[in-house]
Amino acid sequence: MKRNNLFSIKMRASSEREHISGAERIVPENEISKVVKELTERALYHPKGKPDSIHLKIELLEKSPIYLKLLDIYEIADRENYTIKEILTELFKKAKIDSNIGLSIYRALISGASPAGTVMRGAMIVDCQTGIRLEPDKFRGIRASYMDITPEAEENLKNLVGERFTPNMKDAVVLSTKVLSHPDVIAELCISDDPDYTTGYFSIKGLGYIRIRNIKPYGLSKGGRAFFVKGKINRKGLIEYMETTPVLINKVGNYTFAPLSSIILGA
Ligand code: PML
Repeated sequence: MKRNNLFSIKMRASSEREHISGAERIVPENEISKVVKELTERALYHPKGKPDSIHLKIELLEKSPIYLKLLDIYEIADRENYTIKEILTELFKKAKIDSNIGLSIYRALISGASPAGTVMRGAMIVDCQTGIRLEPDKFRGIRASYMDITPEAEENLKNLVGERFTPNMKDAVVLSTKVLSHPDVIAELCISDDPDYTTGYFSIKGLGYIRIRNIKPYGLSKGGRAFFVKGKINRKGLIEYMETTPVLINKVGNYTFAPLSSIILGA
């Protein structure tokens, strides 16, 4: 088996078995101790509270990563002129997703999309034409995993977005780049389940990652992700790609701060 010298490091923190935070990196061996410290501190000082358990998993990558360019990032300059329903309706239309289906998925995410009404650890897979959920386990969902950004590209991202940079945003746009690069996925909706992180996003294939401020009310510990797919998909292949194929971002795209109407016209 071909090996390379990159390691995946994953952190998962919980309290009384309830998920608090998670993050992951792909690094060379000489970076492992530094990154373990960073991820441990991220787990210990999370706004959702103190964990009673922190799991760290370090493993040599079995496969070489695929290198991708980060999605273009958009910021809606006139966000406050619209309700969240108006923004999402426009964006679903742009992605050619029936807005009734899209909005019902949004409502499911902010009320806890697992059958128990709790937050799913992974994402839903949603058929954009029927609204049918295709993930085999509706409690767990599917998890996009094994992705990171190179230090040089992260520096370029920080320069590109300036003061709007947050670690959550970096992780999210990296994840969404991996997700959208799969041929069956046409869009992704994400709402953080951190109660004080109210910026979410909707990514559209061919356009990019659109940040949405105040996508949910402040203080709400609900959220999650939905991957919208179209047509007949190879579900096994999709899940295998999301959960096992390593992806490294080594280039950044554009950053645009513009009114919603011009973002919609953008591609
Ligand atoms: C999460 O916390 O899991 C999702 C973070 C979404 C970040 C959105 C952004 O700031 O662009």
